[in-house]
Amino acid sequence: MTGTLITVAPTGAESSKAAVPALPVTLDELVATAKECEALGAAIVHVHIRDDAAEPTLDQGRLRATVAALRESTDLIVQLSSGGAVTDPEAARLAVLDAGPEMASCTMGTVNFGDGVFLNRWEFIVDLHTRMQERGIVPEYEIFDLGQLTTLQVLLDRHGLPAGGHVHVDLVMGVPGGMPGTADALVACHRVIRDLPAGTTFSATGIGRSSIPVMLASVSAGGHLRVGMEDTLTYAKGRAVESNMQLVARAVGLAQLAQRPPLTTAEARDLLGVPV
Ligand code: KMH
Ligand code: ZN
Repeated sequence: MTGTLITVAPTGAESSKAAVPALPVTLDELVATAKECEALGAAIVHVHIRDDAAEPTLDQGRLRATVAALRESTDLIVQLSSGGAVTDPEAARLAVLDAGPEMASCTMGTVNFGDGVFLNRWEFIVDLHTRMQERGIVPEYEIFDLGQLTTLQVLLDRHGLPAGGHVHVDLVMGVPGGMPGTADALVACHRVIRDLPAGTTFSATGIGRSSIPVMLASVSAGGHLRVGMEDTLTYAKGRAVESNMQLVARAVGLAQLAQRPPLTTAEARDLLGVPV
């Protein structure tokens, strides 16, 4: 079994800076967080950006500046979110790819998302997947519910393997409206993942309180880990998360305990088919 690929998702699109002052929202805060998380053992940074009012944005200039700054200051694999916020239109989400990331997220279906709906029509999914193929951007297929793995099977059968030839999925578990963040649900997904192309890898993240059960289940099942303040704002009962580094450090400790230490950024690129 390989080491553990650790992704940090430091910001997300859902939490406000006013409610969560430790959330990195400026470019300087994001770069500083990314550097520290890399030093601790993260290999991928999953990026959502904010505007001057700390609101989520898909502004093209900011996205390009963010990719450039992260590439300049770290060796992390820069994965832009094409999911954005639930209010973002499809055109703006597709245009995220124009900012030239090495990786981008690609969600495999529509899901209720708290009070909102995270819309991902089939035609939109095909468009994202084929544009990433054409541009050499490696996708991370985001899975919010079991059936979305079946959608991924159909996508790969009809439209071919992604750039780099390797399939990597991320199980986003415990979203209100999606699959639960439990070991049972992870095992059910793992069974379907085995029917995807040979060598397919997966990471998992549990939203909120499901963070730890999902980490334990994923690392035990040979999966990888995504952590960060996009997904988890409570470290333990009654104790707020202080920083993304705190969450990465806990994931690194768990990976080491499981004798699957964190992959370096070079090892992660090799695994995922992301060019150096
Ligand atoms: N913010 C969610 C609506 C992704 O980054 O691709 C979508 C999301 C998934 O976070
Ligand atoms: Zn995201």
